Amino acid sequence: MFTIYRFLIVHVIFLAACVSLVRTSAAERPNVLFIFSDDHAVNAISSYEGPLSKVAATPNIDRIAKEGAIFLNSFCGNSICGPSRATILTGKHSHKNGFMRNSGKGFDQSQWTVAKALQEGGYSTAVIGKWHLKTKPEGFDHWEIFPGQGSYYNPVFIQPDGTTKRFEGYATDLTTEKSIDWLDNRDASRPFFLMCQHKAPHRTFAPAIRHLGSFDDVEIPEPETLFDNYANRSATLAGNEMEIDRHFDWAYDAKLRKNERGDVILPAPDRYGTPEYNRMTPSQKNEWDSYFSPRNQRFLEQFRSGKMTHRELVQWKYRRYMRNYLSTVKAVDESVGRLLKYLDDHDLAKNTLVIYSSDQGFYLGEHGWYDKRWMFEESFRMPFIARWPGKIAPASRPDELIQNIDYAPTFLEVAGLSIPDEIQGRSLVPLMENRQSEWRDSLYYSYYELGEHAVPQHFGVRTMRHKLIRFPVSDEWNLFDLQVDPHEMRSVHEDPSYRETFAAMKREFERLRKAYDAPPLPVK
Ligand code: SGN
Ligand code: CA
Repeated sequence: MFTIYRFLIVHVIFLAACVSLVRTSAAERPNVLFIFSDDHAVNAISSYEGPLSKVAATPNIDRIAKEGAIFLNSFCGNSICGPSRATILTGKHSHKNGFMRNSGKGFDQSQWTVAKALQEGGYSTAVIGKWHLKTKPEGFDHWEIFPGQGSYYNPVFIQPDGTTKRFEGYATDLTTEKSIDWLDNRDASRPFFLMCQHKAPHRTFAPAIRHLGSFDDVEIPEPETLFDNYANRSATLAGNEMEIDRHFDWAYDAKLRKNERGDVILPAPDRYGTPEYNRMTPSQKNEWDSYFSPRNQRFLEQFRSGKMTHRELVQWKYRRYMRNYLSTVKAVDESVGRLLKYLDDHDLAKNTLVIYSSDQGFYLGEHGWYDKRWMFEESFRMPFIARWPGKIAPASRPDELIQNIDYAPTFLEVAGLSIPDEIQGRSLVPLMENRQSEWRDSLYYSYYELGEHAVPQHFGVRTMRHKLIRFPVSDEWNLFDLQVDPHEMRSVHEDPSYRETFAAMKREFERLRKAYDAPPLPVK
């Protein structure tokens, strides 16, 4: 009897010790705070040192770069919202995870995702804010997401039980507060994986009331390519529908409106025409109007005087666009500040990998555009800034070619979980720790949408120096030498001095397509 008791007691003690060991090591595994925004171009993040960095500071995002790493050559695989998010969750290009376009059916939740793997691997997981994958999140202990694109003002969040609830306030602030609430109430015995995903600075670029006018006294530099005429590249460029000149919407984008006769007029409070304005409370409307009305009056006086040239009108639209866009970024930057402070105040900073990123880049007037989609640098680039004390050396500037297929394997390695073979990306942890000697030297790109903003399907490959783009429908190739032509204004595919490079880039394109098992082009 006695021996059996002793045997049992010893075993119980042993098991308890094991459980507590697993618990402690789980608690010591790093947390992952993934702060993600929508359409935030690297050119609007001051640590990327772009042309706007002197006039539009992002001090909190810059703090992550100062205390961690700013990845200088970070790209997406498909420059559009849902597909970028699906790639992040799966570590696979769009054709492999099935979410190739924003339109179409939702994300196939039956497949493997990094959220499911982390949850099964002992992490507390949550996603809050913009989701845009249509089907309900899986692999998250908690989620609270916007329907579709979500709204800036007094947004609706879908609750985990499927009901919807409207909250008064500004989307970026609410997403932050809900993230902090979740952190406060999470199961602290487990490490966490939190995706805090903002709507901003997506179109229709509606700033928080407190940020209206933030850039009024600032001289915003114009991009060199604001008046691009689309010569010397694919004929499809000229067919675009995303120009500040011709497609900037008077109501959505410019915050004025057009009447039935097509005249630009002041918006009337009851007939404003923009979805954001219509959602505002009376006091929000008042403050919005007291900012925009006098400025709109002044613009209309000038516009109607006939003294404004067409060029000046485009320049005015560009300034209005940038003032609103950069003002929405201000709230995102404040959100980053609040979240970093939360980590500081709760002794979590040391053991948390913090990442700031956005689903793709965006045109801030380059090539005359707003929006994204094209494989040109401004929308192909994705910000990627990471802090992980003790692992990432402060102020590091890795320049390897990284892509959103790499995020899922990175999270897995951080969590000490194994990376399934089917994943197409590679963990960035070795780059973060500066112990990687060999890395990829080209990236694959695909864009499958069938027409929004009149951007055609196109596919391509980018190396450190060159970029090849294939337009299968119009049967065109473009080749850019980024070293001599960083703004991508002249395709050199027909230039005899690039014959070798053109052939080599085509071979690389085919090699990558084979390696990633990409479908024949074009894709229905
Ligand atoms: C909306 C916008 C487009 C934008 C897409 C995709 N129009 O349709 O300008 O390209 O979203 O954006 S709007 O009139 O509704 O603002 S994405 O980030 O979701 O891919
Ligand atoms: Ca987006």
